[in-house]
Formats: sequence, structure tokens, C-alpha cells
Amino acid sequence: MAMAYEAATAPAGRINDPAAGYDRLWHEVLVDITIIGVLFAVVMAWFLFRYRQKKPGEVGTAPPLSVASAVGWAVIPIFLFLADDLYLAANGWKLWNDYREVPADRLEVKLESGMYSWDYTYPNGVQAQNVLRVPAGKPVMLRMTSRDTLHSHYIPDFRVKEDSMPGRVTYLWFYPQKPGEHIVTCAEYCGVMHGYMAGKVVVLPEAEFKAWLEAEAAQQGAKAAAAGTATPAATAAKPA
Ligand SMILES: [Cu+2]
Repeated sequence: MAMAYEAATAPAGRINDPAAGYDRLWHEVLVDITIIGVLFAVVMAWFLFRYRQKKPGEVGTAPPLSVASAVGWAVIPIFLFLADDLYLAANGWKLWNDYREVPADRLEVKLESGMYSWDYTYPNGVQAQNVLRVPAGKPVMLRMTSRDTLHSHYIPDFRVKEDSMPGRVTYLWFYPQKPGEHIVTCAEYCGVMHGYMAGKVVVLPEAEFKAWLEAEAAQQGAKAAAAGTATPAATAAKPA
């Protein structure tokens, strides 16, 4: 049996979009390192200027620091920067939990990756290859595995990337909020065609998505019935 990492479910009604959290934290990191970098550059430039050699052969005569100021120069910056590190780390931990806690109200799609395609299966049995259609305004969860080697399902626009592996079930979720198209690419080298292992997420208005899913179920069901094979889609297409 495949080893599954059980997904944590977020409290009802809570949707903490990881993409928004990722962008917020990344922005925060950029701001912080810019401030720290500028601060260091200014202090260093000032020291260079202040303690420059003014006459040829001049030797420095800086008075030794008092113990209090030596300790102050070491300890205060450490606490300032550590505080910032801890602040960023705490926010990173929160963001990680947002990535792991999947909203309860979601569309769950199975994904089997292989050399070289992304094969999706919807809850009603409809299958799709390389193009994942999803409704706008609903969190989407992928439960992933691989039939051969390692792949990584990466959707840059939604800031999600997760490995799929044979013998394991991993997951990711994202929150498509408005109709549009987003690139999917494989982010784990998987073979000579790795670079061509691209697909897309197509976000449709909810009604359009429902219509597509039903039409697809009917079509795939009819095809399977004609071929004499029972698939979940064939079952789903039969009127209850
Ligand atoms: Cu791949």
C-alpha cells in the first residue's frame, strides 16, 4: 500500500491562501535584507571615511573601547538581527502550516505523474492529461503519486511545488480565485523529456467548469461503454 502523508484539514471556513502568504513573506524578507544591507553599507562607509589615513605614514591611535560599549556593539546588533530572524522564521512556520492545512471545502483531484505526462482523475472518474481544469473560487487539492520515477508538480503562479514519488502519496493545494491559465512544469529531473513535461491549469468560471465536467463524464463514459470497459467515468455517466 502506498504510504500517504495525511493532510491536515483547516478549520471550517478558513482559507489561508499560501500564494498570498508566500508573496507577503518574500516581500518582507526583501525589505528586511535591504534595510540590513543598507545599514551595514552606511556604517562601513562612515567608518572608512572617519578613520581614513589623513597623512602619509599615519598610524591609527583609536582609544580602546570601554567594556560597556564593546559589549553593547556585540550584543545589541545580535539581538536586533536575531529578533528579525526569529520573526521571519515564525512567519515561515505559519506559512508552512498554511501549505499543509487544506481547506475542508475543496475540489480533490488525483494526480499520477509519469514519463512524461500529468494524469489527473476527478472525483467523478473523469480523466484529463496535462490540462487541469478547475473552478474559480474553490481550493483545489492534488493527491499525487508517480508510476515511475520522481517528478515535481510545479505551478509557479500559485507558488506551489511538490514532489510525486512512486509508492507514496503526497499532496498540495492552491486557491484559484479568478479565471485564467497557469503553467505547470516538472521541477524534478525525470528523464530526457523532462524539459517538455509541461501542462497547464485552466481556471474556469464555476458554471462553465461544472458543464465541462458533466460533458466530459458523459463523453468518456460513452467511449468506455462502447469499448466495453467499465471505468469510474462510465459509472458516473449512467443516470442514477
Ligand atoms: Cu517529470
